[in-house]
Amino acid sequence: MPTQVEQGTVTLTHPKGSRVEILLYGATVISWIAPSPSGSLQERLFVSSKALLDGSKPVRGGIPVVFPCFGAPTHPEHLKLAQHGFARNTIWKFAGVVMDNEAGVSVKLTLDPIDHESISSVYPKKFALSYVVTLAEHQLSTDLHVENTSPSDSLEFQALLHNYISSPADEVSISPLQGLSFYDKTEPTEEGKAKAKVESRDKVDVKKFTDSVYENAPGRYNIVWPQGSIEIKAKGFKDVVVWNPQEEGAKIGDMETQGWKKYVCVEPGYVRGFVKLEPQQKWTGQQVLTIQSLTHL
Ligand code: TA6
Repeated sequence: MPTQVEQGTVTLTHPKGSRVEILLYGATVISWIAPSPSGSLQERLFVSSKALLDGSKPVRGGIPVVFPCFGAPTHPEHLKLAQHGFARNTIWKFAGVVMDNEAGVSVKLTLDPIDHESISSVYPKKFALSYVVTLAEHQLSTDLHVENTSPSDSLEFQALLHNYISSPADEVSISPLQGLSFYDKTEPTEEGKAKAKVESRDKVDVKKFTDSVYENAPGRYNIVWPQGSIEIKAKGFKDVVVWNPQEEGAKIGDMETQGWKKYVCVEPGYVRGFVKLEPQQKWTGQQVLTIQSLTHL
């Protein structure tokens, strides 16, 4: 299947019309076009029309890669890092096509801190990242591989794939999350921490400002709205975040007007606690996004 690499963007095209576009900047998937059950090709990810795609700041939309910290850094080794870490605002390398057959095509991008003084100056750890993006007719997979390349030091990190799923925010629901413990970042405690709660709803909506970090989540999420449905299957990511700012989104500089009405973020991650890799150990976080036919509902 055709793979194009030009001007900092990798484009994969499936013979049935599906297509994915990846910026080398942040290894950010900025477009995933896939057919609906009726066959019409649709954009499945939201990217704000005010998003900057020139590498001057992380993309507001698509699938930003969050590593080695989620949110404001808390780990002693992360304190010099920006919110959500540096993976999403560093230029990755295209490392080639790793699979290409009639079912789909996979490409690999890599990030080695030795190539980026901007990383090694604030995070002097030895590690190697690779990100494998696979396009099939109705599916998009993105796998983050982390290797601790140090001969002696351990590596502790958080990781998350920040999916902006194109959907009507006032009609979309996410399940199954009922019964899970979660932390509500919209209701900070007196100490400024997110409030601990248990999800009582069978179907979670984002009709109001929502910023929920679900712990020990099932790893399979149905995102459903009247005109469509996407399933996310995740491995290695023990938690999942659901976010939509609603009118708070007006305070986000690169959020288009009312852009918050056009997406829900459902973000598989390892964000409560830290993954700890001993020297030479590896870790993988994987997700598969699948377009569902409405007959599944
Ligand atoms: O994943 C949800 C979240 O952590 C929210 O708290 C909000 O900050 C969002 O990420 C976007 O963060 P960003 O740094 O991209 O503006």
